[in-house]
Amino acid sequence: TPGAGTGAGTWPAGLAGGAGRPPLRVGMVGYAFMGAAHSQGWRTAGRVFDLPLSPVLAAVCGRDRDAVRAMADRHGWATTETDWRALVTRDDIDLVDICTPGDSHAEIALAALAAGKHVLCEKPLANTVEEAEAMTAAAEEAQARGQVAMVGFNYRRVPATALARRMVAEGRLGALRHVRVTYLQDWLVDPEFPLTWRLRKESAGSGALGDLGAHIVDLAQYLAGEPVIGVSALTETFVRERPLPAGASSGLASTGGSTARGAVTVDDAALFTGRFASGAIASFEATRFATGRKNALCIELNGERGSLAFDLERLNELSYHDHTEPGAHAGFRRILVTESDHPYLDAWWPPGHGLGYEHTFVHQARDLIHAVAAGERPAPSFADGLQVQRVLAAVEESAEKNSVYTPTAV
Ligand code: 4PW
Repeated sequence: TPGAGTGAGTWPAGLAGGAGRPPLRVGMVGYAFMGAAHSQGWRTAGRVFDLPLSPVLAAVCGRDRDAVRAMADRHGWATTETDWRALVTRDDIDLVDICTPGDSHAEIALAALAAGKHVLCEKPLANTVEEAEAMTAAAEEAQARGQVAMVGFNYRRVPATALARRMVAEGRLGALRHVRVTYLQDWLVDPEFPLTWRLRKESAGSGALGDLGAHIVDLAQYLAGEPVIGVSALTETFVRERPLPAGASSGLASTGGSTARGAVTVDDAALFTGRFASGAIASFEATRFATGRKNALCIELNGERGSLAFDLERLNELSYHDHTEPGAHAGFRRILVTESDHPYLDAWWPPGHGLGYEHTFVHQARDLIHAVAAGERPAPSFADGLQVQRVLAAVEESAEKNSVYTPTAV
């Protein structure tokens, strides 16, 4: 496979990983918020975990030559590119990591897969179901050639959410009845916050729905162990016009606005209910207008034998209620998820020494490296990303149909 650096061999000094492990040479496209987070992941994974391949930060790509050079120096990328087409065809790149806005995911991923590269793509997988379908078809063909393609739903890699998945799979909750999940942020409350790419349909696909809703649909499906099969939705755009950005925009911070204004073409908030095939029902809420909530991804699952609850703002904890215990002393208790037999934690600090947001990207890199070395389908795969995309599209369709009933006197 061209460029798929998964074999053993002798590698030039500086490229071989620790203990002579073969390198996995990463080329990353995009270098803002997610690019910095992924850099952390690639840089740290091989130093903490014992991995079959050693990640090498080979090249980072962005259109602004000076800015991408500065980012490369800060985060330890060896070289830079200003054209992603040049990056994805480089012989010295094994894996292309896509950290750009959604409108370029499909084109870059398809080119990288065609060039024989493994691919990691930030969520949501694409801006449309059609793009996600094409990406998934290409990933399936590439998988047969030994290439792997993963979508970056990093919140599966919080030790507490991975533990929750383990407990659900062990049957500790029994038959699932409810999944209740919210993802709340508040960085858009100021109507003068500029119209950055996340607020434009052509670049982001959708608003809170794709940005935050994609995460909670994936997490709900991952924890429940089954797909959402039906939805009913409501979306709203509270601030319909914003100042155009004065400079380059990055992440969730305001870079200031100009005097010219433009239309917000995505949702500010999305609310929907969902149904699983097992009969369990779910509620979802995604917003960037929940004042005081900074990154509150909260999920609760209620089953006939017990419940689990998680809050990303307290990510080293998982709440568990065992409903089979005698009522007199049953109740939610806190599991401090820092033990070495909790997921990912055998390689980290002693009990009680917790982890943070950035470690999810370290774990993501770890899991992807194992999949690449084994030639196995990673989780979440592009097919999983496509499933989420279909749920998001169903939410949009339901919200557009707007079957709202008005309370009336009879
Ligand atoms: O994971 C989240 C994203 O999907 C991050 O907290 C920020 O909000 C960046 O985009 C969304």
